[in-house]
Amino acid sequence: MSSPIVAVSRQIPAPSVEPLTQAGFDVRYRDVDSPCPPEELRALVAEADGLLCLLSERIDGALLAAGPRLRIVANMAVGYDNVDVDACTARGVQVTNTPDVLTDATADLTWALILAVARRIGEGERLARTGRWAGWRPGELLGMGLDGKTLGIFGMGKIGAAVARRAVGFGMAVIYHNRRPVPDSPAQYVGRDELLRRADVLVLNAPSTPETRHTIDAAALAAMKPTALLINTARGPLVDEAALVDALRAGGIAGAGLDVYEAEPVIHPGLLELDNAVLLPHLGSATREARAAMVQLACDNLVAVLGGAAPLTPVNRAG
Ligand code: 8YV
Repeated sequence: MSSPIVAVSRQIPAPSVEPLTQAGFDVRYRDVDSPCPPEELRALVAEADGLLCLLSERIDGALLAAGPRLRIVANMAVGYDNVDVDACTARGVQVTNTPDVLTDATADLTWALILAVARRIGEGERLARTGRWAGWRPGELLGMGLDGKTLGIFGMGKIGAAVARRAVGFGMAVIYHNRRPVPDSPAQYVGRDELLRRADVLVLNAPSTPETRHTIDAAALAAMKPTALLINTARGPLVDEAALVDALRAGGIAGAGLDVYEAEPVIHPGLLELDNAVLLPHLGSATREARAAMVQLACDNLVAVLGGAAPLTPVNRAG
């Protein structure tokens, strides 16, 4: 019997495709460090039994039709808004993601952004580098202290809970809003409106779905305190970027820290001009440890499913 064929849509860090070759698969590795164009991806999956892909690839009905033998789509990400899960389920294709292994890395980066915005790290760094710093001044770049303030979390999944745990060390009270209250959470559950009204720092940790699209729009921003900070390490479409630019310009809120954007890699030009926005290029899970574990977990899912076993981290029930 011939070995299962596994397509890998783009270059992935160590252990790279090693676990797949070790498993004896025929690996079709697109060893290129850029998103795979749709036509190329369709050709890549033509004979494939499994696909390892990333958020940069759109997995839809057309792609599945081009890969009639596909049994598994292993997305190397916890979020899977790039995958049409219903289309996969309809064709009996298993979808898997990579939860847990990136929780701490993403929670750490969320805190890096909270601190960067609250303490104006971006502005300070730019001042120090440009040679315009005239020496210490008692009123220079004053930021917001976190102790005693309220952290609001929108989306209390695993990453939200890890962000909340870290808040204890900073002396912050934690409130959250979720589709439903989380049993045994030490944080206080509140309605969405109360979350917007009370948070000094509002962190978004929910997935991108039709329900969460533009959950932070002009009305939500208007409900927030003018001193509040908004942090998004989840997915760009949760925020109406144009409305955020207006609010940051007009002092509707005090600052924002963003790791994700509505139309990556495009960033709203208004954001680029604003000193009260700290902008990162989607680095949430970017530690060597987390990325290696994500690769390994995606590969483990392929090995399990193509070997006839249950997936480790399924997103759907493929039938
Ligand atoms: C990944 C992410 O870097 O896991 C996710 O959902 O957003 C990031 O951790 C990215 O999605 C890789 O595909």
